Amino acid sequence: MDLKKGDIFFIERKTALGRFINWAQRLLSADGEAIYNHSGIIISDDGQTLESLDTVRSHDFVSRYRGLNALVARPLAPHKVKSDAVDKVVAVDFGKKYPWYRFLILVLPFFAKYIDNGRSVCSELTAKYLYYAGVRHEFYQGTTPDKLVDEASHWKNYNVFFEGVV
Ligand SMILES: [Ca+2]
Repeated sequence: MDLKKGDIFFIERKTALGRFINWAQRLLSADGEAIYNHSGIIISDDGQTLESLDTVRSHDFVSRYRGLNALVARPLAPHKVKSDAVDKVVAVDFGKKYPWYRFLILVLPFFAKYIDNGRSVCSELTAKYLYYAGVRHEFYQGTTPDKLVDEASHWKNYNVFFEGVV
């Protein structure tokens, strides 16, 4: 897979937690569909990720997600802008602990607008990067993976260049 620094990815996790997230996402989704329940950012051309797990950390995309269903999109912004945005989100968020209480946002997204101590769930982290990269609005609190997938699929400033099994 031809991954580039600044790409964003979405993963379908079929764990009990993943299925619960998708149930909640489907209720919230404008199109009634939700497949992907995890997301992150590609931070190097050799496919290293930045993702919010128990902490915000990095993995090799292909070896971590081999065999899982994924969607990968490239924001249509200048390389330098995306590269700077990646560096900024890495500098700000790397190593932060996962904000479990914010998990509520998946069921009660409006709560998220009032609770923010600077930590982000996976899709908020991705949305924050997209804001830095200039392809998305600033308000990233409460953003779900499915919302970003719907945007990447329908908005003009993304190229979805991979969808299938890693
Ligand atoms: Ca959807």
